[in-house]
Amino acid sequence: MQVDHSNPITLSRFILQDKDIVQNNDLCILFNSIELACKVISSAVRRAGLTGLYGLDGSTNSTGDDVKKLDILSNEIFINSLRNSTKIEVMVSEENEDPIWVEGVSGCKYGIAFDPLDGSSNIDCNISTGTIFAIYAMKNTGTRRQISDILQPGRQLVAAGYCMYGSSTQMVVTYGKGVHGFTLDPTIGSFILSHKNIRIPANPKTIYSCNEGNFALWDAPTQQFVQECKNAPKPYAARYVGSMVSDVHRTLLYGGIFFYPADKKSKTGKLRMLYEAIPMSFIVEQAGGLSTNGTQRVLDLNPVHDLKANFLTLTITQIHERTGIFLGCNRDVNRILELYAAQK
Ligand code: AHM
Ligand code: MG
Repeated sequence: MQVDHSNPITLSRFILQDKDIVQNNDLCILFNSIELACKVISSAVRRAGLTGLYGLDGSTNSTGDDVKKLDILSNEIFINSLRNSTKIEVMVSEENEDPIWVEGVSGCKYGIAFDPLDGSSNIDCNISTGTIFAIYAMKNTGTRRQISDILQPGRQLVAAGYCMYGSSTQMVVTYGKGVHGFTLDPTIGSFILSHKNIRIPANPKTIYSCNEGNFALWDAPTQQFVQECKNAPKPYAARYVGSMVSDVHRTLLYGGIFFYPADKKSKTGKLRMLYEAIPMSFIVEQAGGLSTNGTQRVLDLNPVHDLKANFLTLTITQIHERTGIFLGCNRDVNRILELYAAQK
């Protein structure tokens, strides 16, 4: 779309123009806090090579990954911005093993899950990274706070988005009324509407995006799908950045499929439900695409697992639960669904 430089539509203005959202003060304030956090993270990412922010912090995170200095800083930036919004009571971050409860606020309508800097293995070689977030409506807004309030199937999400630190900084958001993209204009420090109502193209490109080094670990349907991509009359192109935000962003704009399935090594997949798979699936569905773990819609998965052990039913609520995922245009995700259905 053409941006009118004499009348730019900022992210705040876009949100305030929506009659439903403008009545929802809390959500407007949350978006404002997320916007600020992403601008500050963007600035840190852009200067990382000059400010000694490359490299490992020396610690590991909730799921055992080595943590980078920029992971830590991005996490602090995001938490501080959201904490000061006073509209959030609980946060789930990829970098924190436990939920983060905000002191001094109660009865908030929303909870948030986020990955402050996804794809951080790409930081030190200057490849795109991104922030992913998901806003959940708290089931119980009373005084008794519990993490189960945020552990909900993704179809109940209120809003989701990501900010990509690529050749430009772009924020892509949805609150259930389509998907909209905003590009940070560094000269004025504002996100400007640059991609209104993103739809996965009707004639999607033939692109598959995955870590094919895991081929031998995959199950038969995934292996067959990739063989079909290669043997198609016009073979598919392989594109894989290794930053989910970038790989999903390309899939939204060009079409094709991105996947990170469960495999023999990562039996429940690699990507985390609350702050990676669910928000990205919400965005892709809002843009007219599909997202599945092979047999189930990702937005129907329940992050609360019921384990039946002996005669006891234990409920394990895992905020860092993982899932396999295939998302993208209908043509390719439907083929995946066919291959999994045929296997039954
Ligand atoms: P991270 O949250 O530790 O950065 O891991 C998530 C990233 C995704 O951005 C990406 O899709 C995937 O891990 C890449 O994994 P791999 O390096 O195994 O291909
Ligand atoms: Mg991540």
